Amino acid sequence: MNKQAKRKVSTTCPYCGVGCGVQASIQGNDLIATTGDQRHSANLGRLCIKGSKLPETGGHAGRLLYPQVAGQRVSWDQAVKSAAEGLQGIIDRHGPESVAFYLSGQLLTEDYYVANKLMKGFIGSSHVDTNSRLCMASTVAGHKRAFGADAVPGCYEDLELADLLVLVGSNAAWNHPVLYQRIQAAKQERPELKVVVIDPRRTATCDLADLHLALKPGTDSLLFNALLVHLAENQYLDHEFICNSTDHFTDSLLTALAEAADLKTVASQLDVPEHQLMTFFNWFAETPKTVTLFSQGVNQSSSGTDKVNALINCHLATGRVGKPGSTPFSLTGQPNAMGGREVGGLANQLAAHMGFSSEEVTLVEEFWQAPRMARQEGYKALDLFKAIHRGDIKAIWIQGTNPLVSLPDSQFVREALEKCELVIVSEAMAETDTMEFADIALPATTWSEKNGTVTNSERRISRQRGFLPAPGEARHDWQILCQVAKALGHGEAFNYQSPAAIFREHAALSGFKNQGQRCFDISGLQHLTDQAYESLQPVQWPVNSSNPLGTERLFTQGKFFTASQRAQFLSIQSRPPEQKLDPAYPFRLNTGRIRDQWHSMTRTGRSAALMQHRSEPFIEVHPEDAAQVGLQDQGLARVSHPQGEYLGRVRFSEGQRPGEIFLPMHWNRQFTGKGLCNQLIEQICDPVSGQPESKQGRVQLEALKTSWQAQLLVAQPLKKPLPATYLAEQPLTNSHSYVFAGSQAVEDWSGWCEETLGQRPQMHLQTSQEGPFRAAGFDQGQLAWVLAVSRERPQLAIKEIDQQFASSSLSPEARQALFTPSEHQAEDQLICSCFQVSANQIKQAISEGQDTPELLGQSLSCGTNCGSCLPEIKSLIEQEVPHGITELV
Ligand SMILES: Nc1nc2c(c(=O)[nH]1)N[C@H]1C(S)=C(S)[C@@H](COP(=O)(O)OP(=O)(O)OC[C@H]3O[C@@H](n4cnc5c(=O)[nH]c(N)nc54)[C@H](O)[C@@H]3O)O[C@H]1N2
Ligand SMILES: Nc1nc2c(c(=O)[nH]1)N[C@H]1C(S)=C(S)[C@@H](COP(=O)(O)OP(=O)(O)OC[C@H]3O[C@@H](n4cnc5c(=O)[nH]c(N)nc54)[C@H](O)[C@@H]3O)O[C@H]1N2
Ligand code: SF4
Ligand SMILES: [Mo]
Repeated sequence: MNKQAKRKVSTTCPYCGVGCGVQASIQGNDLIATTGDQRHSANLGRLCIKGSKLPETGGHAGRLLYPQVAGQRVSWDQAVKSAAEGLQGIIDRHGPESVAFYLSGQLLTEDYYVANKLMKGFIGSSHVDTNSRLCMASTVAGHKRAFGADAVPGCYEDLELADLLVLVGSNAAWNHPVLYQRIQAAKQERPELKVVVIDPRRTATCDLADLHLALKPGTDSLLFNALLVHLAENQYLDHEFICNSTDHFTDSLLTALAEAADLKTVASQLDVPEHQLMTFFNWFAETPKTVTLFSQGVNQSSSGTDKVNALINCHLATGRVGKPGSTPFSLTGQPNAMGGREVGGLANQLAAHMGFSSEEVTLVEEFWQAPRMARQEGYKALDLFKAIHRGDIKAIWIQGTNPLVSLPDSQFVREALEKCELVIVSEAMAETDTMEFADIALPATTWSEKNGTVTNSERRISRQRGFLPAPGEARHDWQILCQVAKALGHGEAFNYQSPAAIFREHAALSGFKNQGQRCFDISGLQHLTDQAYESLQPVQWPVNSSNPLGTERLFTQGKFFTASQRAQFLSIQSRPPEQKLDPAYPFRLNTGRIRDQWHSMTRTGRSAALMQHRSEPFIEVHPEDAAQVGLQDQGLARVSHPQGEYLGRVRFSEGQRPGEIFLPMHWNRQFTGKGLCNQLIEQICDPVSGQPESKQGRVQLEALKTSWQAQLLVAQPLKKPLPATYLAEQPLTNSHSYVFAGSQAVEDWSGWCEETLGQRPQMHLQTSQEGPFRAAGFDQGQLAWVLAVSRERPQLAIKEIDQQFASSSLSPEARQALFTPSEHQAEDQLICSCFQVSANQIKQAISEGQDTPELLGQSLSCGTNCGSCLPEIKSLIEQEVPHGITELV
């Protein structure tokens, strides 16, 4: 028993950009619980499922523990020497422009600052880009064009103060759950608060919506142009604001008029009913307190920057920027995408929100005392990987991101990394798709071990505090960078003793010769002592002499950071997606996130609880399309494109527009055979921001013909991949599950067991040669594996069988039960991950009269902890009791 005293540490959640404060309870070296920090203003005590399951995703299993060079364990000294010599050799032969860093919005600000300074000031290359290019780049560009600075004007409180919330391309219920819960609570208190969701899919977020505009993908600019026209034609403009605080309104309106003058035509181009459009326009026009929240449905587009500006135009036209309850609001994705933008992690930024003008380069050069300043913009992510593929860039150092999974056209990325002379990867986990290509692998500490700051969506800087020791020989990212910098001969400029020292320098640079010209200014924090840094309370930038306690809202005086100090209207001509449908590839491919997984699953994929909500790579498809193509619900299908294919399990969804399918972005080679959706996305990006068009692919869809499907539960994960056409892996509490399928008939399954599992079955059951086959093996009386094979997906009672893996010996009844077919499973779905409540249990309770979320919560506890599943519970009620929920407009 652990007798060590318990302690609590306040820190920040490592997942989404809501940036919730977390109270971590620690006993000895174990994180035993996480709860929401009541005092943190982002979440006021709330946590979503990912935050509350943090203890399950920690642990040292699967971690990268030691440095490796060419696959061999080496000392840190050797690894640092290899990295530095490798980089220097390439720089000597081919110049600084031949090396690059690819960073991540999940690094802490201090890590990021050091990486950027090393590359742009001391190595002399500006090829530093980040996964934020795939995430926020269009917003960054849109903000800069409109406001002259990459700054979110408002704060979270505005969502509660608003009378109308418009969510554009955001599934906040799953992706920003705590903000969604704040909206939900506000609506409960003030039912007159209206919510509009603009998304081609009907998502969990629509559960709160008074109106859902299921527009045709990629038509958002046209929608906001039409709104601008409506506002102008119906006298809803704020003339004073337009006159005093903006430029180019007339041009922008004329451009909008040219394409969006006629509502009927616009409605048909958007493919939404005219009356719905009118309702939205009227609500927007008549509600001064409107907040428009936007996320990846806007950004990840070949015209993402224009979409951002088209919606900001409508806010400028009505003077609704930076006012309480009234502002455009970009929902940031990653925990520190904002911090990365602040230090200059993007290739077209220099540092502290400065660009590459000669004055700015000189200013930063002077501050850093930099010997080799990069003087012009570097390659943005897609161009960076193209340059690697061409051989122009010969060394890349990847830190805190998994580009093999997240960049479009995975096969191209694979080829690029195969060709690259030197690939250095700083990673927390030993096995990821990208790690396969690491010539030098550097073990990094991660959340719970590292110390620093992150900035959330509302510009709030919070501390992440380390409270557990580093596993193995893992080191902090900033330390690794400083060691390599030293080995490259830049010891003096990288002689930091702590993250606090780095933060002070970053804060000082933000204020250096600023004189109110740059919005990002945290000079008020440049003299923090180590102790003050340690206890730093969450604070919103700017923090300077004028705003020593931080700043809730920006642009409140109608002054912006453009040359004229006025906000800029942009003239936007809407453009359709660049990935064009054709008869060979007739389906529009939408990609995105699911509730319980985080990106490439390196953490959340290890939690049995989080893997149950969706346990296989899937394909969401409208039943009409399914009928046309010949797909069964829960059957297997292939999604294809000339670049590659994706195999997954079909899920019928009425919330999907016909002709469009949705794939999760998460699955990859660590969890499945061919379930990587970025195989299918083309390398097309927004010309201004360089952000890929990840949401509008084009694909073909067909049933996957297999002659058998199987499920194998084993005590330990298999060392070799299973030979199968389709494969999906899932960790369970006491065992490991593989669902797989094949097109080649297997004559002798017992022989297969011997070959694959090293053991013939000790129990087996087969009713006929073609009939279902079930088998089990034991190791000294303990269950070692269970296999079920049938024509369709086998229905194993996996929860019960998984429990048997924990017992030292099985009774004859328990052995028999291994083969009892389950009534639920494949068709059942885990809804509440906190209390492990499935859809069938909830449906049963609804049929017994428990037809409200409250009653279900009382009887099954579902939805009563983190609340992330409440939208799904409500939609089950609606499905079972059709009158349970008010009809949408
Ligand atoms: N559970 C979970 N939460 C996360 C993450 C995670 O991996 N898992 N990741 C975090 C990160 S980094 C990010 S960036 C955020 C992203 O958060 P979101 O932007 O909410 O995430 P997505 O699911 O990628 O996309 C949002 C929606 O855009 C819609 N969409 C697609 N095409 C269009 C279009 O043409 N127009 C409009 N209006 N909508 C469209 C999609 O149908 C989808 O529902 O989530 C963060 N939170
Ligand atoms: N098709 C499609 N593609 C997309 C998207 C989409 O919606 N559709 N969304 C895009 C968006 S918005 C994003 S943000 C990206 C995200 O994509 P990625 O950034 O590639 O995804 P992650 O899985 O978050 O990668 C983080 C990696 O860092 C490792 N890691 C964790 N902590 C640390 C640490 O402290 N230090 C170091 N060095 N490593 C650490 C993790 O193990 C993991 O391998 O995907 C993008 N790609
Ligand atoms: S909403 Fe959830 S994932 Fe996002 S920061 Fe809060 S607890 Fe973490
Ligand atoms: Mo993101």
